Amino acid sequence: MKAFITGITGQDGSYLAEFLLGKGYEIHGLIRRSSTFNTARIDHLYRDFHDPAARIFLHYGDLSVSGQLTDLLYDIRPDEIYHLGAQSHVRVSFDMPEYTGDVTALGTLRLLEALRKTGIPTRFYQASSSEMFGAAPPPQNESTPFRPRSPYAAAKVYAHHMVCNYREAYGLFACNGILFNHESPRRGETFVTRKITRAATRIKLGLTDRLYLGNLDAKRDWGYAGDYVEAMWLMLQQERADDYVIATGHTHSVREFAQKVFGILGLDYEKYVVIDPRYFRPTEVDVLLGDADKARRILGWQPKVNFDALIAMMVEADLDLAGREKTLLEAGYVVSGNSQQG
Ligand code: NAP
Ligand code: G4F
Repeated sequence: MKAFITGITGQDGSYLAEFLLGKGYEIHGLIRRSSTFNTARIDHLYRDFHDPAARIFLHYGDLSVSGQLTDLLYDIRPDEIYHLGAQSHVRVSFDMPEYTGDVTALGTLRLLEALRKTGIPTRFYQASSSEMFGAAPPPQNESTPFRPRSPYAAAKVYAHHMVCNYREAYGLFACNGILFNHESPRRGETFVTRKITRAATRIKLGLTDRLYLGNLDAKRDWGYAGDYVEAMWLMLQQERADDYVIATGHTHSVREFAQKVFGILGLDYEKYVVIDPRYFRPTEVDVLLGDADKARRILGWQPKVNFDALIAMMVEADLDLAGREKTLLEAGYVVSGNSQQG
């Protein structure tokens, strides 16, 4: 089996690539040209393409360029497409609404059009988001109306509906996975969970003394990314294409997350966390709490890693990272990547 993954260099792309390699897939990934390396999350999986054992192949491209997506599909002829590429940061989408619409909304349309034009019998997964529920009261499931509260959410709603339209209009096997927040040690450092685990562990080792955050009262249904990529694959193995909510069914506040992280490290979060209004959003999603009953019944999917285990995993990984950072700093090296942007 051959899979094409957009967003392979992101958190989910790396876990999905790992998962599919374990199932014997050949993997093709879309990567952006960047002046610094952007493959850190998949470097442990990658082998040079000259190596006969190579099973991951990377292709330069961008979701804002349609012709090339069509060419790539012609050349690769994948059995499955996992469309994970996006401008995925909600706060940033308020600063860059047009770009977010171009990549996150129209990027999906470009890929669907490429698929329709090539006529390849491929199964398509779209990374929809619980952010689309926005102001809709919890719990949220597949029947909950979307009430988007950010340019990112509006872009995802557009992409979601285009997937439904291409399924109905052209008979494509296309699924929307409406995933609630999922985290891991590979989470981008400007999303709140990782921002907290990175800062708290650095504080523990004396590398910094403050953590600037925004709204501590927002509540999210946080799961583990490694569990969620299995659900993506399961959706494409069904007889019929459909849309599914993927969530843990438990919700916690940002404050509670911070309290637990600092607590594990023997620290009191109140002594270190400073509220900076720059991190507030013009419109906030107050509570996300998913009902994944349909996925449990039809896909047989359920999460394995709970909230406390997720936190423990992230703290352990970031404590190790901070330790290595400290060693490098003490040896006189400059260590980058600790900005608290986002
Ligand atoms: P992520 O870590 O931010 O990864 C995003 C990926 O998209 C990266 O590989 C990025 O490439 C790529 N990308 C961004 N702009 C692109 C462009 N113009 N052309 C091609 N590729 C582009 O996101 P994630 O957490 O893995 O999430 C995966 C998908 O699921 C996203 O669509 C996200 O919106 C959605 N989602 C995530 C969650 C969650 O909680 N994680 C929940 C629901 C839905 P670079 O590495 O070069 O930046
Ligand atoms: O970690 P976040 O930035 O994630 P958010 O906005 O929920 O979006 C993530 O999950 C979505 C699924 O629902 C995905 F579609 C999306 O791609 C992304 O992966 O923020 C979580 C909460 C928000 O309420 C935010 O206001 O944390 C609050 N928060 C408080 N202080 C902060 C901060 N968020 C960030 N990023 N940085 C802060 O300093």
